[in-house]
Amino acid sequence: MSTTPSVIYLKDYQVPPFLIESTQLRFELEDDRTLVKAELRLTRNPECQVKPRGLLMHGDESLRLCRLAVDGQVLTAKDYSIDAGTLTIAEVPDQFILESVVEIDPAKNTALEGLYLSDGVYCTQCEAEGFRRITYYLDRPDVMSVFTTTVVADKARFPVLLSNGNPVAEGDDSDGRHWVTWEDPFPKPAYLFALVAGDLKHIEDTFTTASGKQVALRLFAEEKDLDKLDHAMTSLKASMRWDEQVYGREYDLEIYMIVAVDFFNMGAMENKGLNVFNTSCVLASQKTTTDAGFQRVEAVVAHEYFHNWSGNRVTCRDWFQLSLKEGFTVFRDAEFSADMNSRTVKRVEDVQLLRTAQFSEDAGPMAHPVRPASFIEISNFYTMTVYEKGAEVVRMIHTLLGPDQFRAGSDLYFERHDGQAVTTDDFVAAMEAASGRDLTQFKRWYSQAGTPVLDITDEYDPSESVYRLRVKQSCPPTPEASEKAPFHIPLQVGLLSPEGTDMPLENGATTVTLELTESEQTFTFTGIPQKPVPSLLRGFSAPVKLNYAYSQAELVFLMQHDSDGFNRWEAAQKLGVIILQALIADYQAGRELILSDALVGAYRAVLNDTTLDPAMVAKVLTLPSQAYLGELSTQIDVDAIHAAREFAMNALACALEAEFSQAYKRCLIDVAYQPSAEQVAQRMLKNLCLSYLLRAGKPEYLALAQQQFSDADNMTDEQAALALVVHSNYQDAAPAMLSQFYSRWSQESLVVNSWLAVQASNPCPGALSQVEALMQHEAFNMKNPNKVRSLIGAFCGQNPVNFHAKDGSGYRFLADQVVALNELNPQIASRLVAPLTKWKRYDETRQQLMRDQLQRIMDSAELSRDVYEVVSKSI
Ligand code: 0A1
Ligand code: ZN
Repeated sequence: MSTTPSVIYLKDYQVPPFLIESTQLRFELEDDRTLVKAELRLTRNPECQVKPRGLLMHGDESLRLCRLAVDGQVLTAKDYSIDAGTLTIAEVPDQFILESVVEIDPAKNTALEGLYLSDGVYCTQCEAEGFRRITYYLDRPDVMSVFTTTVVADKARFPVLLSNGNPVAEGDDSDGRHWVTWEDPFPKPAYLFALVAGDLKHIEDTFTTASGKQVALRLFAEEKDLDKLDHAMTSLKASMRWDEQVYGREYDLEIYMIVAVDFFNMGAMENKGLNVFNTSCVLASQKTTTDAGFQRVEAVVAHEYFHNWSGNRVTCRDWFQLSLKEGFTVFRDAEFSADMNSRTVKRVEDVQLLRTAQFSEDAGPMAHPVRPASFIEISNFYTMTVYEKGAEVVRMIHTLLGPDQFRAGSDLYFERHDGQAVTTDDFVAAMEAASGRDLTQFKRWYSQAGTPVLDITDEYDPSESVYRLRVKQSCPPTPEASEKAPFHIPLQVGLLSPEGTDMPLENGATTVTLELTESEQTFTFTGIPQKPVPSLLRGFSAPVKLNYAYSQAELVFLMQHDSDGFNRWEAAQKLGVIILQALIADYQAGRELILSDALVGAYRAVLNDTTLDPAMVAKVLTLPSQAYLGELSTQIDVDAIHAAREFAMNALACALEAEFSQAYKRCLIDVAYQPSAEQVAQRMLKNLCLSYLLRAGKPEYLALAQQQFSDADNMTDEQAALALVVHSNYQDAAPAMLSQFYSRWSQESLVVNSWLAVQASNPCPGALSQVEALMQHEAFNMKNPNKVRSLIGAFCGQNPVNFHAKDGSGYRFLADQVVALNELNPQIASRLVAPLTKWKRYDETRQQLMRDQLQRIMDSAELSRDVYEVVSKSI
């Protein structure tokens, strides 16, 4: 980057002057270069008011143009100009064929955007703007074209040649090369293009759609991983059925393919008919994958499949609308996972993620609305806000409309916009039209950033049997606006009687949805015979922070009685927060730490209640995370939070040792391994118990963990035992287990990633030197994003005590890595830098140390747009 990068604004959107009716591509894959031949049928866009004489195409500087012709006439240098990122042809007719030949070099592509090599397999990543690294094109999502793609490569080394759509022709050349032609009949933007070529094997199945069409399902991976594709196949078929049943959406091509690659910037990509997946999101086996890994595969397979409608058939007009496809699709995949597993557990996990990662994003320098108004580099906007908060916004529409009207709105949206590139306004308009509701104010969720805060008080009038809730809403300033207009917030509420039962409210319902629209509102409940305990924000019905002055006794009461499973967990969290915040203050003041009996008693009751779902017991007995406690603090005191949590967990372990030990035994499983909800729940509680037992100070529990480690027949139990011992006080026992684990799994790249992450997230002293040593290990590779995330990402994101070391060593380390990665892979570099950008939340010494490192990154040569945007906005 030699000049300051420009900012792109939503308000500047203009329809494209030209459209591309058809796109014919031919790829000749060779070792030192790849030739890309393109034949585009272009026509003026009748909807465009202006009629420019020339044509401007996108094309990365790395393209080497070999030939350019309009309607067969070869152009010479005077007919066109090439600028940073664009090619302009001075004059073109209204309708014409543009031919181009460019040369690219996939082997040198370490950014993993466009066409690149992943361990000898050619693959592509075109979202958001990777296609312009493949050829000159109108690389914007509102230009949709039908694609025909021919791939030519050496047959022995690249027996599998794939692209979007259906295979229509293939043949062998005389020189040992072969070719396959693919045709995708559905118009799509270039970001959904994909190509794969390699020595891959596959598993195959078929799916019969609701209307009786047979679809071939093919999942590709390296031969050694072929035994790890079954779970993805099962998940795919379940997703296809679910989308038919819940949304009435059928699959539309004859074949659906997924390819697993090891080098990938994100989780997976929904290219039409040819998804490309990070191995971490598609491979799964009992021996190598944890239960969480299995669930992740199920969720990501579903997410990419659901994009076939919410994203591909109906796509985004421009990248500001990214949440149109991502928010909706995350909501869809979350509901799918909830239906396949435990709904409450899924909701708890999603809310935990939202309240830590998204809330902190919303409170930081990169805060942006679900529909951002501007960006420098769109890759920086694949965020928690666009994805997770975007999904919450769709969930709120679902809550406000109810399931039937929501489904009608979704049907209308797909009917109105099939084959189009549209906006979040179009989505909301369909919901409004189908339901007759006015969502004008609701749309502020798309345009205003920041996490709203609800301050709630109540009063009960026994003489009138009236109960009132007084709700104030506010929203802190964020970079795009200091003043916020009130949001339209669905607040789901129930009222509990002193006996712990739900009081009947409107029409006998036990949960009502209060609609907040003003900055202050009072809601009156009549016919309330006794003073109730309110259960507020049931199911986390809106992505807000809620303050209500519950007493500890009321929280214990809600933990036991709330009919809303989410709020039972939430009550336990709130109790944990109150108690931990007091311990944090005690630690800061140098007072002795003493654990409250209330927490011990509440935990004991939950542990002893064998009627509860073990997964929910595990969730309830997990203290609020370090990240969540940090998020709730005005100034984050990493050491105090860590010390308070450690103290509380150790004290709980001693107080409840017998109960944890019994529950551990109760959760032992003696039937064959299944990643089923029941077994997942049992392992979750068992390993939670083990984590407490290791804190009880008795060597027999170390032996128990070591035995679990050696005897485990599945990765969940094996890895839990490893991580718990490595992160425990039994530091002498850790090295042997780590080296045993590595020698057992050194050939399984994904397992090695968790071996790296366990060490990188170790809160014990010395983690940074361990991480630095591991960067030299054979298992580490700076060019592989999964390795970078597992080692550097885990240290900076999941090891707060070491990352925030007072000497600034963690910050310096991160800045060094960001500078190095900025050249290799800007997307990964800019994601990694996030922990430094939150400097305002820490004490003055740390603030200065963090800013110094941000400045050092800023001053380093040739910053990518990705890193420049994040760092410049946060300094
Ligand atoms: N659309 C994908 C995510 C994705 C986005 C960008 C990528 O490369 C920069 C890759 C994947 C999804 O939501 O799954
Ligand atoms: Zn997505």
